[in-house]
Amino acid sequence: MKGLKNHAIEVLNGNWKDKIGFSVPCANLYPFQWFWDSGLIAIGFAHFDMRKAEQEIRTLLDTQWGNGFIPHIIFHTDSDSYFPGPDFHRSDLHPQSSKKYRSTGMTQPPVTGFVLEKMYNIAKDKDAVLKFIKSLIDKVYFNHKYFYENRDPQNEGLVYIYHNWESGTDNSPIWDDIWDTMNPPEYTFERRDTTHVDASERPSKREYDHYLYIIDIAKEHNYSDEKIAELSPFLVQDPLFNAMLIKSNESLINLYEKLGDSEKVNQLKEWQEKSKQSFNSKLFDEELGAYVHYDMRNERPLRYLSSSSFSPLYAGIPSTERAASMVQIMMEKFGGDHQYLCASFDPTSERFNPKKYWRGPVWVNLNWMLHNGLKRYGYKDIAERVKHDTIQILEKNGFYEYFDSRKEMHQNGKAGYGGNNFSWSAALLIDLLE
Ligand code: 2M8
Repeated sequence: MKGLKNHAIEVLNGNWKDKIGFSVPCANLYPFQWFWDSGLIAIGFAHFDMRKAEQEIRTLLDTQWGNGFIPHIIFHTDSDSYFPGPDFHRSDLHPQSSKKYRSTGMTQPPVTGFVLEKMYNIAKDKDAVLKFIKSLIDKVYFNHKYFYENRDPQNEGLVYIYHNWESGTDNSPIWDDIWDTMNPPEYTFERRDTTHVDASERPSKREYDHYLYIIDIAKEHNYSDEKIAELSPFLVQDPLFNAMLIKSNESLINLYEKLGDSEKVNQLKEWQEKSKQSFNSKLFDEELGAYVHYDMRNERPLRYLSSSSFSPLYAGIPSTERAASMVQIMMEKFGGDHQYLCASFDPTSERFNPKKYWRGPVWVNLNWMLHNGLKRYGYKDIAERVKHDTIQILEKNGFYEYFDSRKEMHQNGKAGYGGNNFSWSAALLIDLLE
């Protein structure tokens, strides 16, 4: 196990860019800073190099816009190994975008709150880390305020995402139902991802047409949240995204209590209560026994099981009864002896594809959340199984981006897909081993 941990440390140090102070998720394939990657990477660094962990978060939060928004990709350097780059995204169209950094005009799951609390819990020198947290926690609070004030048009306590890239689960089969309602033009562009990774493991050209078209609509309206809520063909309340916000609210409450800021604590508690209530009344699917996405544009639930369906465990959202039903469904459909936990999409669905990115493979970040969520609800053995499965797939294949969920595929060590030496796979392995 020591060998695996040392290898993980090497991967993280290899992806660290000291001059600016951030990590790339993966050389060549993802040559910039990504929002939720950065947060999860900081958790790994916190175990062996707190300076880098702090710098990672400092750099991320420095990119915040005047309205509290934090972008999903920050283009710190020029690179032609990634498409679409800053000239396509044009974040400068938004009147409050950062003058210092070029970025996208979309965001990603808000992990920063719970990352700060994790860093505090990991730290040996608590006073030093609390000082660091104090210096920038208000930026995270401001980010949550942005979400509640700009991404919740019906005032439900649930925030929307307007693009599949905001979800983090880019080409999930769940989005197929939304693509069916759209007919974007055929764009002409040069893909770069498929020069680094086998095309069969990545989204299709037609899927990319949809991705670009939604951005074009947002750009036409200078990334106005209001206009996006009114016009974007993609407008979804995502259980994973909202669970990350709720988990981060919880952490901010804990941290502000330590810092003695009762005003912020009260506001966060108010948001939190409303969010949890709506989450449970709107996103739980009784028949499926777990949480699902809600398509606001077409006013319908998207009734599919995915690893996102179980992520609310991590944020303490379900009642113990609901948690029991979720665990039962998870074990029945995703957890048979021939499977590694946890496939990213329902293995019993005809849309399941165990090799293709977010259409089925196992991802270490979701496994890490599920492990912690299962522990939180007292499912010790299943939490251990998730941990054990994660360690085994990393040991057999290396620090890939995603992995085949079928055990039989791991016999020759070629069941790791996407990018290799992938940062969050390494970072969260380090945390799982602690
Ligand atoms: C993947 O997404 C990017 C776009 O954001 C891409 O495919 O080009 C996703 O897995 C996302 O969740 C992740 O943050 C990003 C970088 O690792 O890669």
